[in-house]
Amino acid sequence: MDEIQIASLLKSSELFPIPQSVKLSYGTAGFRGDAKLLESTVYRVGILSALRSLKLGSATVGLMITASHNKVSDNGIKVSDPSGGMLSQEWEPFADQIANASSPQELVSLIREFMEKEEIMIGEKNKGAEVWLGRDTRPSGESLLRAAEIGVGSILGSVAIDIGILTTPQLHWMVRAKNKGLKATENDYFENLSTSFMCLIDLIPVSGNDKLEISKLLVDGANGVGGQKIEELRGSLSNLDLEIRNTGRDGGVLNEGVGADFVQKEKVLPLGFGSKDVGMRCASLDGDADRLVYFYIPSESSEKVELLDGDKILSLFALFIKEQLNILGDDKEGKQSRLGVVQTAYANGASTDYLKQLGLDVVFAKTGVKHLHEKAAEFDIGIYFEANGHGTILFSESFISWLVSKQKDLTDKGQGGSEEHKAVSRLVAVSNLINQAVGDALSGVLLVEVILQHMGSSIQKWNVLYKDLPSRQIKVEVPDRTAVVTTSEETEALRPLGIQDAINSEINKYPRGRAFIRPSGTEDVVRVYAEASTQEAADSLANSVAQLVKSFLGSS
Ligand code: 16G
Ligand code: MG
Repeated sequence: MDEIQIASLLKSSELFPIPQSVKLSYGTAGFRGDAKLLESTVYRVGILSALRSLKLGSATVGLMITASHNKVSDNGIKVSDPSGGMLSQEWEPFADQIANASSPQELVSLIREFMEKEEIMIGEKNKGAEVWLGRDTRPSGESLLRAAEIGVGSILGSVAIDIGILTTPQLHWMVRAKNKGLKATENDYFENLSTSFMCLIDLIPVSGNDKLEISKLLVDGANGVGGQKIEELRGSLSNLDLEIRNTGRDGGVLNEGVGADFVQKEKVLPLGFGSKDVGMRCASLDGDADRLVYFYIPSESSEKVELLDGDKILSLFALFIKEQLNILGDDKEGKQSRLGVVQTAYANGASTDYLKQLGLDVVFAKTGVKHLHEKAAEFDIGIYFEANGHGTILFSESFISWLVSKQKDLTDKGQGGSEEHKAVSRLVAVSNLINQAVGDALSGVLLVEVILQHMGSSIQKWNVLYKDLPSRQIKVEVPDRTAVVTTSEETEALRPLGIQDAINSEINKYPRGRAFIRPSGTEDVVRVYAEASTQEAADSLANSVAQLVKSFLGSS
């Protein structure tokens, strides 16, 4: 690093003094916190993203400014790698270090050390870094974006491009497309969604003279960016009747009493929905539109909604994909597709049983999209979902090539109208529709809708694929949550010693009992999850496990 570069970093970092007494961690999905305290963090992540781009041959890196489902006064920042996936976990410790560097001098020396270790060169020989910046609708987004721009710009020769207000999955999609040399604007994103959606609609089997009846879908946009974007998309779609509420334009507050996180955790109606909507199909997005859940109101007297969470969306997707693969059968060349599903310990036990009954390969990953994504990528088709509604379907490059050549072969043989050809075409269209970079509520809604139309199914019929076991989640404040260490699938606690045996003896008291504890990756708490055959039993199991956590770790 030469003198001019050092001077550039020192000068810009003087603009963003680090607030006193905040300890920042990149956590499960980027830095998050009170927006007022985040400028220095965002500026520093700007620097990191420019370095990441340089490290990867000046590939485009993405930076998203959002705090997802958190309150409107919060904000956050996360990095999209050039693949469109999350920042490589190997770089997270560096993110933590620079975010917490207490002075410009310490910051510069950390950067210098890291660049040497990673052999990152700045200079005339290389092309500069390129970073695309997106933000959600939070009012603090604009000034934080400026801080990120200054961070990127402080690495000489780098370019920061503001690509506007976007959902998180849009940013990831655009970064991925850009680096693959594909069309990568927001319009291209919309066009891709509507084209592949319409392609799937055209492939719906029409039995006799049945005319497809399309019932209305009510969408809760969480008063955030997702509601606005789905409104933009609506214009280019036919065969879908959408009514979008909570777009943020009618005075509602982002994520307040609305959105996927609220509906999934509380299992009650979001604001803007009421008894007039009984029985209607409803979908709820979170504040940055990377989560999706469905629900309906079972009866006028009901305060609770019937929730169709990420597990149920996963099950619907798995059923549809499996149906297409069955039509294809075992390929003559001996290639058998490997379809797998990935869940976390939070997946409802009834969903796991259902998926296994379908004959699927079910594997478990640690909580957090990056962990599920990694496991799903090991399959030809890997479907992953968290119960909270984060998820997508990944198709391996080699499997897509195989599908495309199969499609062509069948056409060449004059079998363009065959069932096999239709099944292959559906799978190709799904791989285009569903976001290959990260879970995306917009593409998720379109896929759910087209599958329901394909199956001629209502939300009520979809809901009874299996019945969720009652469950309960509790958070426990403890002096040090890192004292809890779990197995890689988070189903068992290895530390504190003895706690798992104690949890097991509680579990054994309840029919269909299951419980686990884990330290949160986003909050300073230990989380407890329990399920059992009745709600009372699940509540009671969760409470006893919470007591165990307190007695082993002390309460704060
Ligand atoms: C983050 C993760 C989410 C996970 C949650 C767990 C992403 C994009 N988001 O929101 O997947 O479920 O953290 O939070 O990875 P917890 O560790 O506090 O329970
Ligand atoms: Mg989110």
